Order: sequence, then structure tokens, then C-alpha cells
Amino acid sequence: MNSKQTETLDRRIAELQLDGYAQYAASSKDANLYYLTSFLAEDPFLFLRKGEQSVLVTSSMEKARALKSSGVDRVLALEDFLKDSFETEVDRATPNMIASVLRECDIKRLGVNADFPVSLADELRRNGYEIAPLSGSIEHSRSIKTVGELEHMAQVQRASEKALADAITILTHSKISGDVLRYKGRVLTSEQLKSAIGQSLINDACAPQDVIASSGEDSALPHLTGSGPVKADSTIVFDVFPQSTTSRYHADMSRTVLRGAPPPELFDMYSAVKEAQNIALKMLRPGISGAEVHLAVMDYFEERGFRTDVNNGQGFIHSTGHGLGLEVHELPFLNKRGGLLEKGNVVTIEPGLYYPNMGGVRLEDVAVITHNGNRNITQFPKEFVI
Ligand SMILES: [Mn+2]
Repeated sequence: MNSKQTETLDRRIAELQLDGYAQYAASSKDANLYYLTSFLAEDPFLFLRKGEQSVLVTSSMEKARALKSSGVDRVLALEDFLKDSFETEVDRATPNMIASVLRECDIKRLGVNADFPVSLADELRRNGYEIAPLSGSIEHSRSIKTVGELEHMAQVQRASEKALADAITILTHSKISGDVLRYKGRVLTSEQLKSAIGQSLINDACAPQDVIASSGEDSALPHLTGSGPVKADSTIVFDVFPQSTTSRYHADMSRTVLRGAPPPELFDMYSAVKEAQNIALKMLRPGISGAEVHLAVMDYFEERGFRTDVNNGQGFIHSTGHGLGLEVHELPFLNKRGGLLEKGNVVTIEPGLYYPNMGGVRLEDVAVITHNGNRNITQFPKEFVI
């Protein structure tokens, strides 16, 4: 296997004159490892990269599945390297196993990622191995999406939009009753909206994760998922970021809607957020930095008179966006420290305004950086009063 997945990694290994690279983790919890192997496992396994070869070491039971689903060149049976270890020696068994694989592959100087377990690194170093952290190489490769990855992401995005449409239908079929909404004769809750979105996503083979459907005061806290009655005349913030259970890629989308009659201040907040999003989307192209885009959004809100006080949770209190892929938040970031954007990056653009006494407004689209600009892959309408 010699491909886009390992290109940056191979270069780093060569630059640092290392003999190879190792990773020991469960790929279900480690996006880098899943990216390198395409092998999804709940139990930790060993991945080794040496020269142009990728090797995977997993239990014999998993060998056939690893050979079938992963893109690696060789799959070795874990048991062959554990033969001298006892089950009670848990703390020694894994470093000993890794050491015998390294011996077999003739690796002395080893690159690892920043999250390589420190206990394993200590033990390997004690046994004479040199361990060098190569942070960021795989993350950088992951940030540049291939056409295939973009197709996966568009698919999750469509599922996301279908799910949000279901929740909006519930809202438009609800009746305003005092300061809350009623649906089919009962008070409508955030939980019901989240459940409708979750059901639709599950039907489309996506894991819903922590769907946000918050209204009123709840909506002023960006990551509060929302609970209790859905308020009329107040903002209702949706944020949906499912993961496909087949491709493992994510979508991410936020919309803000309102049933009833909004006070003029909320109208103004909504129009400012929408315009801020347009400003940012127009800037996205290769070579511009995430920081430049973020500062433009910050400046625009200030110009329009929306003050930010992060410590008191007022105004534009989060970043403009983030990369999206196998993780919900990954490179590149559109914040004060955000680096240069490159063709193939997939980023969210999600300005928002939050005032504890008014509520919150957030709009989030996902854009792909193209050779001379960007393409918005979000098709969901932005209608405030529904
Ligand atoms: Mn987001």
C-alpha cells in the first residue's frame, strides 16, 4: 500500500531517518488508525509502516476480516508474538509483543503519533528502541479529501438534511399556544425534535451523535442539546453532526428557525449571522488562512454593533469553523490561529451570536476548497420564521 493515506507519513519517516512508524490503538476510537488501515476494530491492534509496506498485527480471529477489509499489505497473527507472555502480565505483554514485531521487521528507530501510549513508549525505550513523535502528519493527509471521500461526505450531508427536514415539518405542523408550541395536542419538546432527527438518521445508516435542538435560553449556550418545551417567538437552534456507520465520515449543519413573531433584535441577529456566513464563504480559497477568515467574521459582527464578551458568554463566542471528515473537528481550523487552507479541505462555516437574555443564532454550512475557490455542499434552505 502506497497511497495518499501514507504519503505525508512516508515523507516524515524519511526526513527523520526513522526505520518505520507504529500505532497501537482501537481504530473505532482512533480516526488516524482507521484512515491508515480502513480496518474497523473495537479492540486495539498494531499497525506498522516500513518502507512502502503496511503491516497489521491482530488476533487470529480477526485475520481474515483484516485481510478482506483493510488496505494493508500484510496481516500477522497477534498470538505468534504473544507466545512467551502470560495473561497476568498485561502491562508487559503488549510492549513485549510490539518489541518482537519490531525485531522481526528490523525496526530500531520508530515514529509514533502524539497519542501513542506513554507506558508503551517508556517500556520500548527501556528496551533500547528510539521513539520519535511525528505529530500532525496523518492529520494533514486526512485534511485533504479525495473525490471518494467527498462523495461519502455528500451522502451523510443528504441524510442530515433529510433528518432536519423531518424536524422542521414537526415545527410547521405545531400550533403556537402561549409561549410554547404544541404538536398533535401535546406540548412539543426538544427531546421529541432530537428523537425525530435521530430516527431519520438511523434509518439512513448514520449515528446521530449529540443532536442539538434547543430553544429559548438554552439556545444561548452553543453546545447545550436542549430540553423541555419548545418556545414560541424564540430562536430554535438545530445542530446535526452525524457519522455514517458505513463510511465513518461526518456531516455538520446548523440552522436557526423561529415559530411565531420574533422581536426585532432577533431578526437583526439572524441577518448579521447570515451575512457573516456569506462573507466567510466568499473568502474561502486555497492560500487564505483560517485566521483571516475568522478575523473577517469577528470584525463584521463588531461593525454591526454585536459586542463579544467571551467570559460572559455574549456575542460571537466560538470559532468560525473547522475541518470535517472522520472526526467532527479536525484540521484545518478557522480560528485565531488557523493556518492556510488547501485544495481538498472540507470546512464548516458556522458563525453565531449568543446573548443569554435573547437566545442564540447559528448557521452552519460545509464547503469544499476547490482549486480557485470553494463549493458549498449544504443544500438546506435558510429560512428564519417558519
Ligand atoms: Mn460544527
